[in-house]
Amino acid sequence: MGACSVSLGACALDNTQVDYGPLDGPGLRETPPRSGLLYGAAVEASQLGEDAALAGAVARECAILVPEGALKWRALRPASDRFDFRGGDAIVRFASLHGQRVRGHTLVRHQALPDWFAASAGSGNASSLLAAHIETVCGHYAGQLQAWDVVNEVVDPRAAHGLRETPWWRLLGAGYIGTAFRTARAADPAAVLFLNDYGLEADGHAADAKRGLVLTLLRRLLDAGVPVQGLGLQSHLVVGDRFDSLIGFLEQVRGLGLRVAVTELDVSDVPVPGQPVSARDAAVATTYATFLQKVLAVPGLVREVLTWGLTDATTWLRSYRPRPDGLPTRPLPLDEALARKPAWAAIRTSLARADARYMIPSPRKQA
Ligand code: 9MR
Repeated sequence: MGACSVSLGACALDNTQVDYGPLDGPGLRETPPRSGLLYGAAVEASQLGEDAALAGAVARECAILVPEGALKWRALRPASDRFDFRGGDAIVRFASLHGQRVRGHTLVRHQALPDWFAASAGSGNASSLLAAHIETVCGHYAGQLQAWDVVNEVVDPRAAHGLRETPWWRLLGAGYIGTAFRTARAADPAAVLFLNDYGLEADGHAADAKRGLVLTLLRRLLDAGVPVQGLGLQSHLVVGDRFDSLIGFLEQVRGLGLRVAVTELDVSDVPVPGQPVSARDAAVATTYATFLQKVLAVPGLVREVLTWGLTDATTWLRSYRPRPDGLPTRPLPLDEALARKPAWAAIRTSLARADARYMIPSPRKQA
């Protein structure tokens, strides 16, 4: 949260007049037609199957989808000896029907593990359990996914060694990260393999520490020949965040030869007073625009921008980070009735500007 939360009245973020352009016209998937920059969102298979209006909006707005939960262990592994691909398959089918790409999320994470995991996984079988999972899941979708979040949320500034002490870390040690990438590469030679994490975008000491750890980890993996190809910036932002440190970090990631994706973008409106809603929406839109302008400033580095959901109706923030005043938070480009919000216009304008920038060839050096 930045200084704007203290005195919103004097702050540009409270400017209800912000205007990022009209809310009509084609969907966000049509906005950056030249550079290949893609907009998309996280979806659940159940939403696409049961809510025709939402499915229509997803088809209209998104060039790329990511399953919010369907490819996590908890959904895929009802029992230690069974895989359930129904949710993931439904999303891949929907995407194929609508000419959309799909990212895979996520092969290794400390959360969303099935209930049987704790009792069944031990140091004797963890290695084969992880390998079999990645081989089976990556193999099932090989050729159909544009990218995989191979490992998710693995750095932790609170740990002396900088890595999150996940069940995998406890059972296998730090080497599990490299093993996961290598196994994914072998099972799906085409998908772009990402390390995906949060808390890397805004200014401040906490993010500085995390950025440092991520760079150290990426360098270590690359030095060891691990096939990591990209960094996913989850980008769970809060109104008032500032992003002046971001470009320097992105340049360093680019210097490692990696690409970057914005994988889970949303903007919490918790710091903004509940009423009027228009002021909240304007502040959220401004944070989207400020962030996208920075993260898309390095031409060609980011090729995908995905929000974590498309509509406020389905956002994880309503249950995980509710507003203290009890009003429903409004962090996404569409409202509950699937109407476009100022955040939608901010995304469209930001992508269009980046599209133009991405297309400008770098000036040739004068002889
Ligand atoms: O949005 C997701 C929520 O519905 C799930 O219950 C939760 C647990 O798996 O995961 C949420 O998604 C997270 C994502 O997988 C990784 N980055 C943080 C996301 C928000 O918590």
